[in-house]
Amino acid sequence: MSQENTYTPPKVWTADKENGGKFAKTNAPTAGARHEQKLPKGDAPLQLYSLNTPNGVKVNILLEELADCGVTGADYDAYKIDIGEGDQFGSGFVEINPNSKIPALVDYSAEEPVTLFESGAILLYLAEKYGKFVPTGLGQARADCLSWVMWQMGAAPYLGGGFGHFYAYAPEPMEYPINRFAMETKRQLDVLDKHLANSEYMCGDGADNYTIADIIIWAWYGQLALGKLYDDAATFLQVESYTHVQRWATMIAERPAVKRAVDLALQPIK
Ligand SMILES: N[C@@H](CCC(=O)N[C@@H](CS)C(=O)NCC(=O)O)C(=O)O
Repeated sequence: MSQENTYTPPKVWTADKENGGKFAKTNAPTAGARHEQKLPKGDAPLQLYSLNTPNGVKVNILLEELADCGVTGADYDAYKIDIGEGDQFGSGFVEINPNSKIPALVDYSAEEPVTLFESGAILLYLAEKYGKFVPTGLGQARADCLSWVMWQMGAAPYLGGGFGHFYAYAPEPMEYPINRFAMETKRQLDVLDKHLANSEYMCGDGADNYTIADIIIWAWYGQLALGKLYDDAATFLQVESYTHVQRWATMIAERPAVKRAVDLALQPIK
């Protein structure tokens, strides 16, 4: 059935007005730096420029888990990139991430500074560098871990950019996109629930099999299941019905590193 107030797209799209959504002030169809910016740099080998959103929290968790493992050389300074204020479009941040999205990281302990963006790339780089939370070798264990990490990177935009945007940030509720993305989000939760019915962690049983796959998926789907994302979304999506996801999400939320990571103190950049 067609909806009232239908919109007929023009032949050529132009940015002729703000879209009215929560991030309308910063959204634009162009990339690149919008203002000069010198990012601060501390003394630690790793410099993180981020925010405690699900994508940012992923990196916080891994860094805090590495600290709890007693790994040396993984100290970091963490700075707040306020995406509501447009810090992601400053020249200093864009030099590290041309895509202008948190999180971004610089590793100064390498021979030449190594810059990274995309949370999946950052997690894999850190896990491999410190030899923790990712299986090595070419066997099934590593294959599973990489598959689930990539699953999350492909799946979460339907949850965040799709469901979350239309449910919580759009200027008014719109039935078609909310239905479309609620359905896909619930399908994804069911993928996880069926998998976690037979697996304590994403890639096997026992705490030794806690990997970056758990970390990256928990930041979105674990927090969603625990009612931490998008106001009433937990009720709307009936997240309590995914009992295996609930068990896993609660188990990970209780880890000391995760507790610290979700509310990590971030230093101001100016
Ligand atoms: N695929 C990216 C997504 C990063 C992302 O979307 N970050 C959001 C915050 S959660 C952001 O920086 N948004 C700012 C903007 O779009 O201007 C990743 O996983 O790192």
